[in-house]
Amino acid sequence: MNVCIMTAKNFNLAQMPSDYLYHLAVNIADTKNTADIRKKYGHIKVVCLGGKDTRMRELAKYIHENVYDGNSGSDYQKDLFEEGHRYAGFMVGSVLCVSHGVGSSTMSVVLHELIKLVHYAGCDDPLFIRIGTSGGLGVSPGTVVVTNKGYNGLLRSEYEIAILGERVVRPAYFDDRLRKDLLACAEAVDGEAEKIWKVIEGNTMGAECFYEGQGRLDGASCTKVNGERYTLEDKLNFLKRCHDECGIKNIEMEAPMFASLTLHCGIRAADVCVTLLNRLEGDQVKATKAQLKDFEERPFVLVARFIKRHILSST
Ligand code: R2B
Ligand code: URA
Repeated sequence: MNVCIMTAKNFNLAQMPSDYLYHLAVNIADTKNTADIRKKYGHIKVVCLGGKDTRMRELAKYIHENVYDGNSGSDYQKDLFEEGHRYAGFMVGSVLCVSHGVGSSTMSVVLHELIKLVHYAGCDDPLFIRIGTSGGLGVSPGTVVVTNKGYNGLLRSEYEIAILGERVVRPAYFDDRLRKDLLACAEAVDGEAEKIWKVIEGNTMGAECFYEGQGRLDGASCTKVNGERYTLEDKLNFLKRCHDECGIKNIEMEAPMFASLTLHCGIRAADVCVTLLNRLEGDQVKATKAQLKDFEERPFVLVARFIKRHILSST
């Protein structure tokens, strides 16, 4: 088995005779199989991650049409991880589009396995980009936020995880150069369609919960630390603190974990999320089906431009 995995921070992997990536149903078995793994995945330059299977399938199609002009030469609608029954993955050219579900714990499982996969496959400095949805803070719905730092629900820019019964706290910021390159792609060049929506840089809160963890008033419970119900005023005070004290422009559920694990493993990563609503104005996501389709495609446009300009032009 290939053991070129030092940056994955786990020397145990080098001693293991095989490694079964259980949730992807990918077996890294022996020398012969490693050659297959390299052939199948070794050309990956970008791993795009997003919550839903269907959105990742659409992203693969979008990249096939808009990055490769319909000539990716890939069977881009085939789900490579179907046998695992947990996550879906679509290969289009040198881009792998993978679903990660909702929340940090769900995403961390597929992230560990994907980081190992790109190492076993011998990929050369692959980038990981999350393409997601979020609630905005003081920005109009449809704005695309490219994250600088991830914040947790305690308003700290860190990710905390219990390991062997101890609190382990890791920093949670994204790659500077990748963020700047993505932001620069908001400007159209060479006859590309001019976009009409805003792309901004900001910090992102990744909450452990969609409802109370994001200060919503419409969860099954709406209760603060002393057991009392929190009010609209409490919620707005909290959201304004997030915005004013921490520069948080949007709230989702994965940013600190995603930033910290990729940083820890030496992978350059970015979080690009569209806002579906302005949380200072409400809690319910009321965008129509057509609006959602339009909003969800906005990060596709930015990331596809980035891939075309920075990844394919350098091959
Ligand atoms: C954004 O949307 C999902 C919750 O609806 C979650 O995965 C996130 O970060
Ligand atoms: N996803 C979230 O996590 N929060 C929102 O408000 C919208 C999408």
